[in-house]
Amino acid sequence: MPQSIETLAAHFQHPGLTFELGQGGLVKAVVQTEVSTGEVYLHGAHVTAFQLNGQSPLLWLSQKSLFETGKAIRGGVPICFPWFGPLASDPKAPGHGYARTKSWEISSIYPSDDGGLSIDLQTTIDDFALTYSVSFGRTLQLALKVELLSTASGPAKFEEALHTYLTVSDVRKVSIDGLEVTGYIDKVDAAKPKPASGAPIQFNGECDRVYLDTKATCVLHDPGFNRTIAVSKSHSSSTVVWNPWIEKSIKMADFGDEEWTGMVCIETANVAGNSIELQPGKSHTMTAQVACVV
Ligand code: TA6
Repeated sequence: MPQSIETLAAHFQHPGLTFELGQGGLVKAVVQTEVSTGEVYLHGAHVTAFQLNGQSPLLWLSQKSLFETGKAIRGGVPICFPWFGPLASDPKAPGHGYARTKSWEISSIYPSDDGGLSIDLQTTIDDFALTYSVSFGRTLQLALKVELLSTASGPAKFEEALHTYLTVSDVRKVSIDGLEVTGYIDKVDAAKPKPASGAPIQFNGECDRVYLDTKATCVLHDPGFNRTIAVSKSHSSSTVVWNPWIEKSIKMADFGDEEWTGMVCIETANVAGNSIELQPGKSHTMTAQVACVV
C-alpha cells in the first residue's frame, strides 16, 4: 500500500516540502527551495520535474503520459532496473524492468549539499534492495544504490539506467559533446556496432545509441534556449542517447505525435557488457547529475 499523504506529512517535515496527490491521484513529493523546484512520485520513484527558479524546465514530460499503477510515466527520469530494454529471456516481461512501475517508499529527507533538499526512496526487487537518493538543489543529483541481500543464494547480475528526458528547444538544432571518441550500438540499424563518430551528436532522424565503456560527461548545447546542460555521472560505464523522431512518436500512445522535437534522452546506465554483478551483501551506487551550466 503506498504511503499516504497524511503519513508522509506526519513523518517528514521540511521548509518547502509538501506531499500532494499528483496526476492520476498518485502521491508525489514537491520541493520548492530558494534555488529550484522539483517533484518525485512514489510511483516508480519517478522524478517528473526539475527546474531552476526563473528558468524553463530541465526535464521533459509528455502531455500524453499515463499516471496509472502498472504503467510507466513518460518523461522525467524513469528508473530502468533490473534490466534495460526488452528482457531477452522473456518477451512478455515489462520493458526496462519493474523499478519504474513499483510503488517506492520515502525513507528519509535531509538538506542537500547545494542549498536544496534530498529525498531517499526505497524498494526491493527480487533479491535486491534499492535506495534512490534524489537531490533538488542547484543541480539535480540522483544516486541509485543497489544492494544484493546477504540472504541471496549467490552472485547476481543486473542492468540499470536513469533514463533522463531533457527539454530542448528543437532537437534538430541541438548537439551533444562528450561521446565523439566512443563507439556505439546503433539500435536504429539492427543493433550493429558503429565506430566513434569523431563529432558531436546531431539529430536528423531517429536516434537510439548505446555507448559502452564511457565515463564521459555529456554536454547538451541548445542554442534555441540559449543554454547548455551537462549530464555527469559516476560508477556508470554506459550512456544511451535517444530521440524517437516522427514515426516512433506516432506509434507511442503516451507520446504526443509532435512532441519529439522538444526532447532528447541522455541516459546514465550500466547495460549490456557493462552490466553489474554483485556478491551477496555487497552494493553498487551509480550517480547522475543534471546541471544547467550556461
Ligand atoms: O533508451 C532508449 C530506449 O531503449 C528506446 O529503445 C525506447 O524503447 C525508449 O528506451 C523508451 O522505452 P519505453 O519502454 O519507456 O517506451
